[in-house]
Amino acid sequence: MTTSQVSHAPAISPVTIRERVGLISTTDIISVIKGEITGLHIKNAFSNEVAEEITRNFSRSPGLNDRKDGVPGQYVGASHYRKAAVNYYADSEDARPFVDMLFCDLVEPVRGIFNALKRDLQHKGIELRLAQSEHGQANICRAISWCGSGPYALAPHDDVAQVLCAGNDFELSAVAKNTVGALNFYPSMPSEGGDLRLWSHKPTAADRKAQGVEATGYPYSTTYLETVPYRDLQLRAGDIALIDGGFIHGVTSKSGGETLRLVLNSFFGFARPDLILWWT
Ligand SMILES: O=C(O)CCC(=O)C(=O)O
Ligand SMILES: [Fe+2]
Repeated sequence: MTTSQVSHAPAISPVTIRERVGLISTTDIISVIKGEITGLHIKNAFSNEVAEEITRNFSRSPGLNDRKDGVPGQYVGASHYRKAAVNYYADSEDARPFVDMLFCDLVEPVRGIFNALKRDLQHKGIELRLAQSEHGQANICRAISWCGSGPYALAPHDDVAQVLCAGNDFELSAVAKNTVGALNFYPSMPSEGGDLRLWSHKPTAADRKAQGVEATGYPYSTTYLETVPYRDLQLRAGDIALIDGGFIHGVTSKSGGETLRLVLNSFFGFARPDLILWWT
Protein backbone atom coordinates (compact mmCIF):
# COMPACT_ATOMS: atom_id res chain seq x y z
CA MET A 1 0.00 0.00 0.00
CA THR A 2 1.38 3.44 -0.89
CA THR A 3 1.25 6.29 1.59
CA SER A 4 -1.56 8.03 -0.26
CA GLN A 5 -3.75 4.96 0.15
CA VAL A 6 -3.37 4.81 3.93
CA SER A 7 -6.60 6.05 5.42
CA HIS A 8 -6.53 7.93 8.71
CA ALA A 9 -9.37 8.12 11.15
CA PRO A 10 -10.93 11.60 10.96
CA ALA A 11 -9.62 14.01 13.62
CA ILE A 12 -12.27 14.85 16.21
CA SER A 13 -12.94 18.55 16.86
CA PRO A 14 -15.24 19.42 19.75
CA VAL A 15 -18.61 20.92 18.84
CA THR A 16 -20.03 23.72 21.00
CA ILE A 17 -23.66 24.65 20.39
CA ARG A 18 -25.30 27.65 22.05
CA GLU A 19 -29.07 27.48 22.41
CA ARG A 20 -31.51 30.38 22.89
CA VAL A 21 -35.26 30.82 22.79
CA GLY A 22 -36.63 33.81 20.87
CA LEU A 23 -33.64 36.09 21.36
CA ILE A 24 -31.16 36.60 18.55
CA SER A 25 -28.07 38.56 19.46
CA THR A 26 -25.56 39.81 16.96
CA THR A 27 -22.83 38.89 19.48
CA ASP A 28 -23.85 35.21 19.26
CA ILE A 29 -23.88 35.36 15.47
CA ILE A 30 -20.44 36.93 15.33
CA SER A 31 -19.12 34.27 17.77
CA VAL A 32 -19.79 31.63 15.10
CA ILE A 33 -17.90 33.36 12.28
CA LYS A 34 -15.07 34.14 14.67
CA GLY A 35 -14.85 30.39 15.32
CA GLU A 36 -15.56 30.81 19.07
CA ILE A 37 -18.55 28.45 18.97
CA THR A 38 -19.57 25.84 16.37
CA GLY A 39 -23.26 26.53 16.25
CA LEU A 40 -26.21 28.51 17.46
CA HIS A 41 -29.76 27.17 17.65
CA ILE A 42 -32.45 29.80 18.17
CA LYS A 43 -35.87 28.36 18.84
CA ASN A 44 -39.03 30.36 18.00
CA ALA A 45 -36.98 33.03 16.28
CA PHE A 46 -39.78 34.11 13.95
CA SER A 47 -43.57 33.82 14.01
CA ASN A 48 -45.76 31.00 12.67
CA GLU A 49 -47.61 33.51 10.51
CA VAL A 50 -44.42 34.61 8.75
CA ALA A 51 -43.26 30.98 8.46
CA GLU A 52 -46.57 29.87 6.90
CA GLU A 53 -46.67 32.76 4.43
CA ILE A 54 -43.12 32.03 3.20
CA THR A 55 -43.95 28.31 2.88
CA ARG A 56 -47.10 29.05 0.85
CA ASN A 57 -45.16 31.42 -1.40
CA PHE A 58 -42.42 28.81 -1.94
CA SER A 59 -44.87 26.04 -2.86
CA ARG A 60 -46.59 28.12 -5.54
CA SER A 61 -43.52 30.03 -6.72
CA PRO A 62 -43.11 30.36 -10.51
CA GLY A 63 -39.35 30.30 -9.78
CA LEU A 64 -39.42 26.84 -8.15
CA ASN A 65 -36.96 24.44 -9.86
CA ASP A 66 -35.37 21.03 -9.38
CA ARG A 67 -31.64 21.18 -8.71
CA LYS A 68 -29.62 19.79 -11.60
CA ASP A 69 -26.18 19.84 -9.98
CA GLY A 70 -26.23 16.38 -8.39
CA VAL A 71 -27.68 17.50 -5.04
CA PRO A 72 -31.34 16.39 -4.88
CA GLY A 73 -33.62 19.25 -3.93
CA GLN A 74 -36.13 21.83 -5.09
CA TYR A 75 -35.19 25.48 -4.82
CA VAL A 76 -35.96 29.12 -5.41
CA GLY A 77 -32.88 31.33 -5.78
CA ALA A 78 -29.29 30.72 -6.85
CA SER A 79 -26.45 28.53 -5.54
CA HIS A 80 -22.77 29.20 -6.19
CA TYR A 81 -22.06 25.46 -5.70
CA ARG A 82 -20.00 24.15 -8.67
CA LYS A 83 -20.48 27.40 -10.57
CA ALA A 84 -18.13 29.94 -12.13
CA ALA A 85 -18.63 33.44 -10.75
CA VAL A 86 -20.05 34.76 -13.99
CA ASN A 87 -22.84 32.17 -13.92
CA TYR A 88 -23.55 32.48 -10.21
CA TYR A 89 -24.05 36.24 -10.31
CA ALA A 90 -26.14 36.05 -13.50
CA ASP A 91 -28.32 33.35 -11.88
CA SER A 92 -28.66 35.50 -8.76
CA GLU A 93 -29.87 38.46 -10.79
CA ASP A 94 -32.38 36.26 -12.68
CA ALA A 95 -33.68 34.69 -9.47
CA ARG A 96 -33.99 37.92 -7.46
CA PRO A 97 -37.66 38.64 -8.32
CA PHE A 98 -38.56 35.09 -7.21
CA VAL A 99 -36.59 35.39 -3.96
CA ASP A 100 -38.36 38.72 -3.28
CA MET A 101 -41.74 37.07 -4.00
CA LEU A 102 -41.15 34.56 -1.19
CA PHE A 103 -41.59 37.43 1.25
CA CYS A 104 -44.14 39.63 -0.59
CA ASP A 105 -44.80 42.55 1.75
CA LEU A 106 -43.65 40.75 4.93
CA VAL A 107 -41.03 42.24 7.17
CA GLU A 108 -38.53 39.70 6.03
CA PRO A 109 -36.63 37.78 8.73
CA VAL A 110 -33.36 37.13 6.86
CA ARG A 111 -33.06 40.78 5.85
CA GLY A 112 -33.85 41.70 9.47
CA ILE A 113 -30.78 39.81 10.74
CA PHE A 114 -28.63 41.10 7.87
CA ASN A 115 -29.57 44.71 8.66
CA ALA A 116 -29.10 44.30 12.43
CA LEU A 117 -25.68 42.74 11.89
CA LYS A 118 -24.70 45.41 9.38
CA ARG A 119 -25.58 48.18 11.84
CA ASP A 120 -23.78 46.54 14.72
CA LEU A 121 -20.66 45.76 12.68
CA GLN A 122 -20.51 49.30 11.31
CA HIS A 123 -19.93 50.53 14.86
CA LYS A 124 -16.96 48.16 15.04
CA GLY A 125 -15.52 49.44 11.74
CA ILE A 126 -16.51 46.28 9.82
CA GLU A 127 -18.49 46.40 6.59
CA LEU A 128 -21.11 43.71 5.87
CA ARG A 129 -22.39 43.43 2.30
CA LEU A 130 -23.68 41.04 -0.35
CA ALA A 131 -20.94 39.50 -2.51
CA GLN A 132 -20.80 41.05 -5.97
CA SER A 133 -18.96 41.30 -9.26
CA GLU A 134 -19.46 43.20 -12.48
CA HIS A 135 -21.98 40.48 -13.41
CA GLY A 136 -24.29 41.16 -10.48
CA GLN A 137 -24.89 40.72 -6.80
CA ALA A 138 -25.74 37.76 -4.55
CA ASN A 139 -29.25 37.47 -3.10
CA ILE A 140 -30.05 37.64 0.60
CA CYS A 141 -30.99 33.92 0.69
CA ARG A 142 -32.14 30.92 -1.31
CA ALA A 143 -35.02 28.60 -0.34
CA ILE A 144 -34.59 24.83 -0.58
CA SER A 145 -36.46 21.64 0.15
CA TRP A 146 -33.98 18.72 0.16
CA CYS A 147 -35.22 15.46 -1.26
CA GLY A 148 -32.37 12.95 -1.13
CA SER A 149 -33.35 9.33 -0.56
CA GLY A 150 -31.96 6.98 2.11
CA PRO A 151 -30.92 8.11 5.60
CA TYR A 152 -30.20 11.70 4.54
CA ALA A 153 -32.39 14.22 2.74
CA LEU A 154 -29.11 16.14 2.29
CA ALA A 155 -25.99 13.97 2.48
CA PRO A 156 -23.08 14.81 4.83
CA HIS A 157 -20.96 17.64 3.39
CA ASP A 158 -18.99 20.74 4.27
CA ASP A 159 -19.67 24.24 2.93
CA VAL A 160 -16.01 25.26 2.57
CA ALA A 161 -14.80 23.19 -0.42
CA GLN A 162 -17.27 24.93 -2.73
CA VAL A 163 -15.95 28.31 -1.59
CA LEU A 164 -12.30 27.29 -1.95
CA CYS A 165 -13.04 26.24 -5.52
CA ALA A 166 -15.05 29.34 -6.31
CA GLY A 167 -12.18 30.84 -8.31
CA ASN A 168 -10.22 34.05 -7.81
CA ASP A 169 -12.74 36.27 -9.54
CA PHE A 170 -15.46 35.14 -7.17
CA GLU A 171 -14.58 37.59 -4.37
CA LEU A 172 -15.56 34.84 -1.95
CA SER A 173 -12.50 32.63 -2.09
CA ALA A 174 -10.88 34.83 0.61
CA VAL A 175 -13.61 33.77 3.06
CA ALA A 176 -12.64 30.10 2.79
CA LYS A 177 -9.47 30.84 4.79
CA ASN A 178 -11.74 31.89 7.65
CA THR A 179 -14.94 30.44 9.10
CA VAL A 180 -17.78 30.04 6.59
CA GLY A 181 -20.98 30.67 8.53
CA ALA A 182 -24.12 28.89 7.27
CA LEU A 183 -27.29 30.64 8.37
CA ASN A 184 -30.51 28.62 8.10
CA PHE A 185 -34.09 29.76 8.75
CA TYR A 186 -36.76 27.03 8.91
CA PRO A 187 -40.24 28.16 7.77
CA SER A 188 -41.59 24.57 7.60
CA MET A 189 -40.46 21.37 9.31
CA PRO A 190 -41.88 17.83 9.43
CA SER A 191 -42.98 16.59 12.84
CA GLU A 192 -40.18 13.98 12.83
CA GLY A 193 -36.80 13.84 11.13
CA GLY A 194 -35.22 16.61 9.07
CA ASP A 195 -32.68 17.20 11.85
CA LEU A 196 -29.50 19.09 11.11
CA ARG A 197 -26.76 16.58 12.01
CA LEU A 198 -23.40 18.07 12.89
CA TRP A 199 -20.35 15.81 13.10
CA SER A 200 -17.35 16.60 15.34
CA HIS A 201 -15.01 16.82 12.37
CA LYS A 202 -13.72 19.77 10.37
CA PRO A 203 -12.01 18.25 7.32
CA THR A 204 -8.71 19.65 6.05
CA ALA A 205 -7.81 20.01 2.37
CA ALA A 206 -5.94 16.69 2.68
CA ASP A 207 -9.03 14.97 4.17
CA ARG A 208 -11.16 16.24 1.27
CA LYS A 209 -8.63 15.04 -1.25
CA ALA A 210 -8.46 11.60 0.36
CA GLN A 211 -12.27 11.39 0.25
CA GLY A 212 -12.42 12.54 -3.38
CA VAL A 213 -14.52 15.61 -2.54
CA GLU A 214 -11.92 18.39 -2.85
CA ALA A 215 -13.98 20.38 -5.38
CA THR A 216 -17.39 19.94 -3.77
CA GLY A 217 -17.14 18.93 -0.09
CA TYR A 218 -20.06 16.60 -0.94
CA PRO A 219 -20.86 13.86 -0.12
CA TYR A 220 -18.82 12.25 2.68
CA SER A 221 -19.39 8.52 3.06
CA THR A 222 -21.03 6.88 6.05
CA THR A 223 -17.90 4.74 6.42
CA TYR A 224 -15.69 7.83 6.75
CA LEU A 225 -17.94 9.21 9.49
CA GLU A 226 -18.46 5.90 11.32
CA THR A 227 -16.25 6.76 14.30
CA VAL A 228 -17.10 10.45 14.51
CA PRO A 229 -19.53 11.59 17.22
CA TYR A 230 -22.36 13.89 16.13
CA ARG A 231 -25.09 16.15 17.49
CA ASP A 232 -28.58 16.43 16.04
CA LEU A 233 -30.26 19.83 16.09
CA GLN A 234 -33.97 19.10 16.32
CA LEU A 235 -35.53 21.95 14.46
CA ARG A 236 -39.08 23.26 14.43
CA ALA A 237 -40.76 25.75 12.11
CA GLY A 238 -39.70 29.24 13.23
CA ASP A 239 -36.20 28.14 14.33
CA ILE A 240 -32.85 29.43 13.11
CA ALA A 241 -29.63 27.41 13.06
CA LEU A 242 -26.28 29.01 12.41
CA ILE A 243 -23.27 26.73 12.10
CA ASP A 244 -19.61 26.78 11.21
CA GLY A 245 -20.07 25.28 7.73
CA GLY A 246 -16.55 23.83 7.85
CA PHE A 247 -17.80 21.06 10.14
CA ILE A 248 -19.40 18.15 8.30
CA HIS A 249 -23.17 18.36 8.47
CA GLY A 250 -26.22 16.87 6.76
CA VAL A 251 -29.99 16.64 7.04
CA THR A 252 -31.64 13.42 8.24
CA SER A 253 -34.55 12.12 6.20
CA LYS A 254 -37.98 13.18 7.32
CA SER A 255 -40.38 10.63 8.68
CA GLY A 256 -43.18 12.78 10.02
CA GLY A 257 -45.76 12.76 7.21
CA GLU A 258 -45.98 14.96 4.17
CA THR A 259 -45.07 18.31 5.70
CA LEU A 260 -42.50 20.17 3.65
CA ARG A 261 -39.05 20.74 5.15
CA LEU A 262 -38.10 24.19 3.97
CA VAL A 263 -34.87 26.05 4.69
CA LEU A 264 -33.84 29.59 3.80
CA ASN A 265 -30.07 29.43 3.55
CA SER A 266 -27.27 32.00 3.28
CA PHE A 267 -23.51 31.90 3.83
CA PHE A 268 -21.28 34.61 5.23
CA GLY A 269 -17.83 35.16 6.64
CA PHE A 270 -14.82 37.45 6.94
CA ALA A 271 -13.10 38.18 3.59
CA ARG A 272 -10.83 40.65 5.45
CA PRO A 273 -10.73 41.79 9.07
CA ASP A 274 -12.84 44.81 8.02
CA LEU A 275 -15.18 43.08 5.50
CA ILE A 276 -17.81 40.35 5.83
CA LEU A 277 -19.36 38.98 2.64
CA TRP A 278 -22.78 37.35 2.37
CA TRP A 279 -23.90 35.06 -0.48
CA THR A 280 -25.92 31.97 -1.25
O1 LIG B 1 -31.16 22.39 5.41
C1 LIG B 1 -30.34 22.45 6.31
O2 LIG B 1 -30.66 22.33 7.51
C2 LIG B 1 -28.86 22.62 6.01
C3 LIG B 1 -28.57 23.20 4.65
C4 LIG B 1 -27.14 23.10 4.25
O3 LIG B 1 -26.34 22.47 4.89
C5 LIG B 1 -26.66 23.77 3.02
O4 LIG B 1 -27.47 24.42 2.33
O5 LIG B 1 -25.45 23.69 2.74
FE1 LIG C 1 -24.34 22.87 4.23
